Amino acid sequence: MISTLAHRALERDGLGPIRDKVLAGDRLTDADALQLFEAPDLAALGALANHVREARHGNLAFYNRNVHLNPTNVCVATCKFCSFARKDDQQASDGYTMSLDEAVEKVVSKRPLGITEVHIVAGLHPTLPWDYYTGLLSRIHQAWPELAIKAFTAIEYHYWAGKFGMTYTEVLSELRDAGLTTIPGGGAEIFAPRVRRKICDDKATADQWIEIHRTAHRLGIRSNATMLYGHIERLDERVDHMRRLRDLQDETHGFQVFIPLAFHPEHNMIGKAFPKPTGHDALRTAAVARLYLDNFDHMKAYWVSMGERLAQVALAFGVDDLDGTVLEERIYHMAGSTVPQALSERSLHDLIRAAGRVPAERNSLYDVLQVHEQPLPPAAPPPPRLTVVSA
Ligand code: V47
Repeated sequence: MISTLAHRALERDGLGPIRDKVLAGDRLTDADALQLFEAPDLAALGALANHVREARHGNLAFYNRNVHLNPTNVCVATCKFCSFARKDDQQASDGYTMSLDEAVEKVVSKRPLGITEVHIVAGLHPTLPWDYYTGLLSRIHQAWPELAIKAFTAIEYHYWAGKFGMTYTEVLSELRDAGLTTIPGGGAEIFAPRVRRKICDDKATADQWIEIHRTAHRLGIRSNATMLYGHIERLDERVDHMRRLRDLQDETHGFQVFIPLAFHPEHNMIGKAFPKPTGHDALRTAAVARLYLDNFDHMKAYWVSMGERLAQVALAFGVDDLDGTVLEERIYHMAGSTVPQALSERSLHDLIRAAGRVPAERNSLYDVLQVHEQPLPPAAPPPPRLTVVSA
């Protein structure tokens, strides 16, 4: 029998009939999602999201072995939240553009580490030719055919379509032929025009972001979706953002994962006005997303954006994926992130196991490569130091 005290707690937690809907497998409305964002009891919200998470994925927590490549930070867009972009290649301003040889070597040199995916994001460079991008993917693909290439945001695809006079289909098909596997979720920010006008008014619109992903899905290229939260957006605008993603997913089923990204305030134009979102906000955003986005299979806590410790806790708030080893993150570190720039596979396992979950290595397409029921064997001890013995 449920006690009177427990009953009162259930009444106070603000979930009300939404809990019944979730347990019955019914779809939540936008009003439900807004109510969840405002529900006072974070633990109850988390438990409900955890119920959905465990129904889909049991006790598994996914990760991959990946490496990041940002071949240039030169960008003509002026996103107010961005700390990474530079106007030109001048070293004095920290601008850089890698040669193709340099970029390819940076990736291929990671081969001994057992990496399965490279995540590539660049800026909107004003003068690089189209064959820089096709050449980058095809050279990586030729050198390392088993490596999945998750590359370029919808913002870049839109920019190149305009600059090189190509359709979205042409841009995506040519890069797919060069070796593209999947598309990362960046550049979505918040779809609401009020927000985009204020924080990123000179890049692809929400409709264009959606259309790029729709085109990719039609071509059989799966993609991810993000939401940048914790700046000027209102809660109803977060819900609106997720509704547009849910609608497209109903149409195409091409999204693999949803990734809420916590705004990092350092070294950008709006940082002073908005501190980093709280841990409470990060957890409730993950939980609401899990409950509302009922047609998304996976929810990611990108540990670089959330911090490793909170991402670990998020594994009990609806999240089933932590991203991966990352190796050399730049975008968040230029915006003040103090987490490491990479995590070893062992550290990912430790985080996952300490949260009571079982690590499952996945590939870029979310096929499970290995479920690690048992802990990894201890690392080999370092080679003994040579001691000089005098005769
Ligand atoms: O598009 C930029 C965001 C995104 C800041 O698809 C910022 O698996 C917070 O999309 N504070 C790029 N966020 C990263 C991204 C991503 C990361 C990990 C995995 C995947 C995936 C995608 O980062 C940008 C923008 O939304 N961003 N600056 C900042 N100051």
